[in-house]
Amino acid sequence: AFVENLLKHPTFLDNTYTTKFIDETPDLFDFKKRRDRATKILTYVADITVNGHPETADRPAPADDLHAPVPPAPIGAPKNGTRNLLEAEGPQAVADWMAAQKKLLLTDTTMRDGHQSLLATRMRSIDMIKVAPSYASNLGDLFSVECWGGATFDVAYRFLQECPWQRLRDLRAAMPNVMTQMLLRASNGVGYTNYPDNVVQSFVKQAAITGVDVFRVFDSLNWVENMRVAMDAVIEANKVCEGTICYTGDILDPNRAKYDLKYYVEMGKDLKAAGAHVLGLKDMSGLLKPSAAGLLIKSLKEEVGLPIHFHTHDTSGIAGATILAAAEAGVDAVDAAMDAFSGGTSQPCLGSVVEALRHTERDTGLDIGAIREVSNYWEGVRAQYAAFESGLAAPASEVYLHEMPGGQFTNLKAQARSLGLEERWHEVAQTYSDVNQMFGDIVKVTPSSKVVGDMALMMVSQGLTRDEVEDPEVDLSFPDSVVDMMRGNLGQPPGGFPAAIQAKILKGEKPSVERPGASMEPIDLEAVRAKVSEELDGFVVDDEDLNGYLMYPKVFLDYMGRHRTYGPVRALPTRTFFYGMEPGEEITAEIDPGKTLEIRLQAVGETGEDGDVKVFFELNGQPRVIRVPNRL
Ligand code: BTN
Ligand code: 3PY
Ligand code: ZN
Repeated sequence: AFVENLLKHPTFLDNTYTTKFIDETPDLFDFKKRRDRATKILTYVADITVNGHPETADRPAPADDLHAPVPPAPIGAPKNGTRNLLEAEGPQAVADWMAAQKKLLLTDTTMRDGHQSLLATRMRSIDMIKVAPSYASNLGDLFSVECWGGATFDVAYRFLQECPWQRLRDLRAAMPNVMTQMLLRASNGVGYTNYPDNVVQSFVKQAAITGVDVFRVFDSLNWVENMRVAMDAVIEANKVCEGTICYTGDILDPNRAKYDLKYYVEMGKDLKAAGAHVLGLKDMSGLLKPSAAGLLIKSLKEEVGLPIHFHTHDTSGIAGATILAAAEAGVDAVDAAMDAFSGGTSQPCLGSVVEALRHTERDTGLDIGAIREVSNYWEGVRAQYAAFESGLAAPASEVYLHEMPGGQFTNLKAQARSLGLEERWHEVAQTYSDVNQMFGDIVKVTPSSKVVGDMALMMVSQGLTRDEVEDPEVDLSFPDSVVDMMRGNLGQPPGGFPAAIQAKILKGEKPSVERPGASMEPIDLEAVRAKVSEELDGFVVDDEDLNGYLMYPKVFLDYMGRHRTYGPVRALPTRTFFYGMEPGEEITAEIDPGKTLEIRLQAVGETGEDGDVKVFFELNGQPRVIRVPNRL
């Protein structure tokens, strides 16, 4: 009989599922015959149809009659935009152009932070690529489209079974006139740990080649020292380097003197000296209040002298006002998300910012009709991801207590739920705040926010107070991520970590205060390529694959293993990917440009003696039967 259930197999569950595992347990997989891509995709559809998708089981489902949304027709050929300027005259010309604009420039974050903050980063490439030509033709006046980096890289491989590089390449091709933008965690790349310098350099180089124009580079402790390698690599690639300040605390609060106006102005100057073309101001938790924004933007403009690009989150419900105050104070560009992907833990509503500024000095000049049409498309997209909604129904002023980043909020809530702590959420929020103070009041953004979250969940689940954790007499073992940060492996916060708690966590081990990358040996990239290729039975590992592996070795190999079995499932409509098909339903999947599969599900058979189910399809008019195990 079929070995239990692959998805419940311990090796699968604890994330040690690799191609090696596949080779060692071939009875779990049907590798006997090398199958063509169409058969692989049919196998996936059959499996999901019979067994469901593990990520959507027991979650709210989209309405039965929901159809895949249709993007608005592109009106005319794309006209020249920021990307053309970058290509023709380079990044400094883009920065100069920015500073010379009277209008407020806008970045649309729907394809990155919007869904990262509202749908656990689960938006699939196909839903982005379909609408990209409409952006190029109808919204060519956007400053940039944020569509890569942050958590999207990991989630693409890990959960969506697709290649993040291909997403970028396709978006780049479909939007030749608008700059693409990514979020880069400096020496942490798009991961949660510090990588060797040459890995960071290689990653940036590849991202630039494949299609990123603007790199927003930040460090999770605001340590400029730890941003230089990434910033230099962006500059070297002749792309726009947006050296970024992460905002925390409250510059108007005399009791939060650690992060005062002077601190931010100094950091802005340091970033300029480090070569930033643009100064990013990243308010990842949405803590910057309107009056503070006026003061901060004005001071940064005057004292640093770089164009400023402001990013915030609407968790509190008041971020729209902050954007308007920032516009009033002279900010050059801001981030917003299309209506259907805005508000709450995401960015403020792009169309509303456009309308609020209409007929004022900072009029964005964007076409509200085009925005509405694109947003209607996004509304249809969002409805397909009902399983990933967090259910946050209203603004949360509690954000000023816990200071969680928008992208972490829903995630931590889900983690709390899985630990049975959902009822105690407000305790988690308070504890998160306590942990922040205990660690010396640090910037909380990936990956430092994850460290604070891990510690808070441990304390709430074990019923520990801050006093107990700090008490030298109480013996405790701390989460790995906490130990790692206290060792200095994410770098240094301003003023260092508080000595007593650091000593307790490190149990006598001496912390490092050096830049982590300084003591890491460079990786022999070609040796890694050869090793990965061997592990994948001679598969030709290209530069994109190599950089994917370097960021996430196991996640990448797992992805490759599933790719062998299921093929290019990225081509499936989103509904099919998450829910399979209904008998009588027909879909098309374009697996290569011009190579389209017409798939019709005829019927699903009974489960046989051997536990297999026969699933009857028509593929491009020809009958095909696929057998899959019934694992329910
Ligand atoms: C994930 O990585 O969490 C999602 C993986 C989805 C794997 C699909 S589910 C149906 C099919 N059967 C398997 O055993 N794996 C794939
Ligand atoms: C990320 O690093 O993914 C973030 O969105 C931080 O705000
Ligand atoms: Zn953000």
